Amino acid sequence: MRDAVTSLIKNYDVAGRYFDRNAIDSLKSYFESGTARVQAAGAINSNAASIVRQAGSGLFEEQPELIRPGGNAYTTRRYAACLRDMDYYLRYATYALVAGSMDVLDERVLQGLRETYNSLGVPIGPTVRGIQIMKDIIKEQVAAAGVANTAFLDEPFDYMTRELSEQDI
Ligand SMILES: CCC1=C(C)/C(=C/C2=NC(=C\c3[nH]c(/C=C4\NC(=O)[C@H](C)[C@H]4CC)c(C)c3CCC(=O)O)/C(CCC(=O)O)=C2C)NC1=O
Repeated sequence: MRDAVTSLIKNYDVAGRYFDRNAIDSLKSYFESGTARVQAAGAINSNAASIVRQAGSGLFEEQPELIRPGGNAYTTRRYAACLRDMDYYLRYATYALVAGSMDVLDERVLQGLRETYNSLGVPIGPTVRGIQIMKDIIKEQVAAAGVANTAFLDEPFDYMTRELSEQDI
């Protein structure tokens, strides 16, 4: 698993090069946004259960067929599995935010996920929507916690969305 710094080192070491201007700029921007990243993770952590619950309610309000007979999140077991998945997405998103790298998502979350979902009939579209609803909730809460620029919050959620939605050729 890598973070923004170790990824950069790996790339430059492979080429046997010192950090150039681009590398220094990207290190600077990572360290400059460091406090905000940690603050955001803190704001999310202290509210995680409620964020997941709210995102779940939002999703099921929009798409009530999911929790009706025949829906993939119907029965308490599957409903709970769905919220548990949302909790995974949220927790790993906070790791990716702090690391400044999406590597942890590839390695721990996305690997083989689409295949698992397909084999269990878990619908990807609504899952993606759930992740986006969660992102919106978080952006509001992190802004309310006093983080001025919350643009960096999009990245892990959009990354998971994109990777999950990718079509097989
Ligand atoms: C940390 C990385 C990680 C992830 C991401 C993960 C996901 C994951 N979600 C699963 C199931 C599931 N996932 C869902 C999720 C949903 N159904 C819906 O209709 C909604 C759209 C959606 C919630 C937003 C459901 C309902 C199941 C149970 C499916 C079943 O057993 O029939 C399963 C199958 C095994 C199990 O039930 O535990 C896995 C592996 N597991 C992991 O270890």
